This record gives sequence, structure tokens and C-alpha cells, in this order.
Amino acid sequence: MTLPRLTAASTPPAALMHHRGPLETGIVHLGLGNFHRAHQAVYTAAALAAQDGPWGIAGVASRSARIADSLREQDFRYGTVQISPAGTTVEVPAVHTAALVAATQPDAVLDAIAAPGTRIVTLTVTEHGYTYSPVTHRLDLDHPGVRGDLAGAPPSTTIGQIARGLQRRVRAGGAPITVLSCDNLTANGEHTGRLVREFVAALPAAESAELSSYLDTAVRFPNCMVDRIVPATTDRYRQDVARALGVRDEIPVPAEPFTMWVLEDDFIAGRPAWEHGGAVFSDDVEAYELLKLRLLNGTHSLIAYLGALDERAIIPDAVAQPFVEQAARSVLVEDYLPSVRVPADVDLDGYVAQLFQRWSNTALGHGTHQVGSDGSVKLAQRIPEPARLHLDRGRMPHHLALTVAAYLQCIAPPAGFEPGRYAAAMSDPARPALADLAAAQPAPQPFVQAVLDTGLLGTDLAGHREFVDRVAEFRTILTTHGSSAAAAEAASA
Ligand code: CS2
Repeated sequence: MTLPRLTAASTPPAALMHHRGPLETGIVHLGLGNFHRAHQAVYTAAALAAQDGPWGIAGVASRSARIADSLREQDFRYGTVQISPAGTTVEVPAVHTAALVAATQPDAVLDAIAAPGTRIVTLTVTEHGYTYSPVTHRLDLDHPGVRGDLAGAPPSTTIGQIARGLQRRVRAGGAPITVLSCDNLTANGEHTGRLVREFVAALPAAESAELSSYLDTAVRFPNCMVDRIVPATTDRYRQDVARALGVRDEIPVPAEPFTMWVLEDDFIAGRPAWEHGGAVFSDDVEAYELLKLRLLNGTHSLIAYLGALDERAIIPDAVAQPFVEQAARSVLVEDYLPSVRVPADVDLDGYVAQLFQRWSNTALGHGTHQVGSDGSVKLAQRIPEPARLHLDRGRMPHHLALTVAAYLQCIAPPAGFEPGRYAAAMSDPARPALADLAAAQPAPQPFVQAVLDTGLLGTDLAGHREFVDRVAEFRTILTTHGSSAAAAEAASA
């Protein structure tokens, strides 16, 4: 029997998160992927369930039309499938009001940002979507997309879209607006604001002056920490929605039960009452951000790379291997923890225990290749600062060195080494360049030195001979004896 498609008419009322009538658009969201749809959208639905407001979301996909098309076909409905070993529940947030694709509708995106009703632009474009140099942390003015956007082409980069959208907004009256980055970057709001300002500074003087004064007076870039593990959609989750709701949903989003959002409360044009979804407003977002970026994301990377090298498809299977779990605990406790300040209301032991529980959620098929993708941009956020801190104190952060080595082993293996299908499935913009380096420098030490000399992990670590040597030693062990031997070496150091 063919099930009806999920639409406004076929949504079972009990699954709807809120029952407001037609929504006005108040938020433009850049990055229509799974994370946004299981995080900000769900908090917004909870806010609307508690309190009315003009907080419909116009979602903007960067390139692919697949999700945007399905959203439109489904009256902007989709299911979030909350998954734990205890069972599965499905909810329908129903907060989107439009779905655009930036690559084919660049002008509509600028109009949406400029619309007077828009009060917030949120973004989840991944670490990789900010077009900045890992060495200088500044906007990459050599990036072809950035160059094109500065020259006035229909904007193709996220920073170009925001800056050009704000420019159009100034010309449409200049109503205030908040830009909220929801990506896993240190000080994500500040970082985004700085990149937009650098874009504006590179415009011709008259344009630049007009936009700078608008940025100074009417635009805010609060920081926030986001957290929810959200795997990719598969047919299994489509079947979950079919079973739970009796409808066919092409674009459900699986997610773990845990969710967290900590934000600076600096919204110049208002905001949804996200606290009703459990969001926390705090003046100390940085502490939460670093705690999460390092303890969760940093450790996650090591689990993903060791797991993939051990032929584990999903994170729970990886962390179930005793050597992976041990390495994860060591990197978390010995290397990351000393580099963070634990916020007063966080019970550290509980937080760590919960992390291991979340990673072990066997019902959630979170792929090692998914977490391992884009390591060249992710690791730059996770590793250099903690590594530097230990090295400055005269201590070698063995498990950070192991993380770098395991990453390189997955993405740029030495000739003749087969890293396995999950490593092969990791996508990374640096893959071709790193593969070239691996071919040009077959010996581990010169290879690792050449990699770090590219600025992949900033500039500091490249000059630290002992760290480079340690990464190279791990590369040798990974090649000759495998991932569990490399983890044993790190543990015994
Ligand atoms: C993961 C994150 O892919 C990754 O790098 O570490 O996507 C992680 O699952 C989320 O940040 C959890 O909030």
C-alpha cells in the first residue's frame, strides 16, 4: 500500500510540535541540512508552541535542491526521528515558510535577508563554509568565490551572501538584524562578524563606509554553542516515520534525544522564546563552547579516525572497541580537559559519562566517515590550541598527535596502505593536496612536516619538532602495526 505523502493535511495532530496558523517569516536560515532541521527548527517550534511570534524560517540550501524541493512538496513538514535504544519518537516541527537554493536563486536569498520582516539570519554551513584561512583566521581573499562575491557576482559564499544581503537591507531601510552562527567554531559569532567586516572592508570605499556604519549600529553577531548528534538520513528513518505517522516523508531527520543550545542574549531585533525548548541564555558561552568543541568534537574525531581504520562503520561500534574507548578517555581527560574551563553549572563527571553514553547509542547509525569528513577544517578548531598549551608546559599531548596521525592515515595514506572503505568515504577539501604530499614525501617525518607547513593546523605546531616527530612515529606504527597498536603506544607513553 502506498502511504500518503507527509503534508499539512496528512500530519497527525499529535505529532505536530505547535498548532499556530500561517507563520510570518522572521528568520532566514543558511544551510538547510539535517543539523539545522533537528536543532534550531525544533527549538523554534517549541518556542512557538509556548508563545506566538513572527518566527517562521525561510530555509536556504547552498547547492542541492533535493531538500528544498521535498520541503515544498511536503508543505514544509518533515519528521524529526528521535532515536535511542529505548525507542523511537517522531515529531513534526513545521516552522519553515520557504525553501530556497542559493546556487540557483542568489537574488531571492538577498531579498530574504533584506526583507524588513527578517530579524535574524541563522547559519549552519559547517566549519568548511566560512572561507577563511586556517593560518591567519582571516577571510580568504584569494578564494575564487570570495573574489567573485567582492567583484559583484551573485554571491556564492556564505560570507558574501550575508554581506550582500545586509547591503541590500541598508538600502531597503536598514532595519536592525542579528546574525547567529550555529557552527562548531570557537567564538562562532565573533568569527562570523569579523569575516563579514573583512569582506566589507575589501569593497570600494563608498560601499564599505555605508555598510560599516550599519554593521556598527544595527547588526549583532552573538556567540552560541550548539549540540546534538544528527546522522545522515537513510531509508531506515523513512520507515520509522512511515510506521509512527502513517505517512511517507522523504526528508526525515534522525537525531539523538540529547540536545543543548547555549546562547548570548544579544538579539537586536527580538528572538523566539527558545528557552521553551530548553535553550540556555548565558554571559559565559565561551566556556560551554570550548568544553563542547574539545571534549565532544575533539574526542569524536579520534573515535572516528581510529574506528574507520579499524573498519567500523558507525561511532557506537568504534567506541565499543576497548582500545578506541581507552584512547577516547585519554584524549579527553589528559589532553582536552586541562585546556577548558568547566562552567559552574556543569557536573563534569556526569557530562563525560553522558558523552560516552551518547557515543554508544547503538540505535543511532552515526557514521565514522561522517564525523571524519572535513577533518582539515575541523581539526584546526579542535587541536592546535590544546596541543600548544601542553607543549608550552613541556608535556607531549600524545593522543592529540595520534589524532593528527590517524586523520592523515585515513585521508592521505602512505603508498600501499589500505585505510579501508570508511576512511575512503570521508570527504575532505584537502584530500587531493594531502595525497600529493604523501606521494611526494613517502617518509613519515618529512610528510608530516610538509603537511603542517601548509598551515593545516595553524602555524605554531609546524615549528614544534617533537610534535611533528611524534605524529610521524604514530604514522609509522599505524602503517606497520595498525590502529590498536598505535593506541597502545599512546597509552603507554
Ligand atoms: C561531529 C559533530 O562531525 C563532527 O565533527 O563531531 O557533528 C557532532 O556530532 C556535533 O557537533 C554534536 O553536537
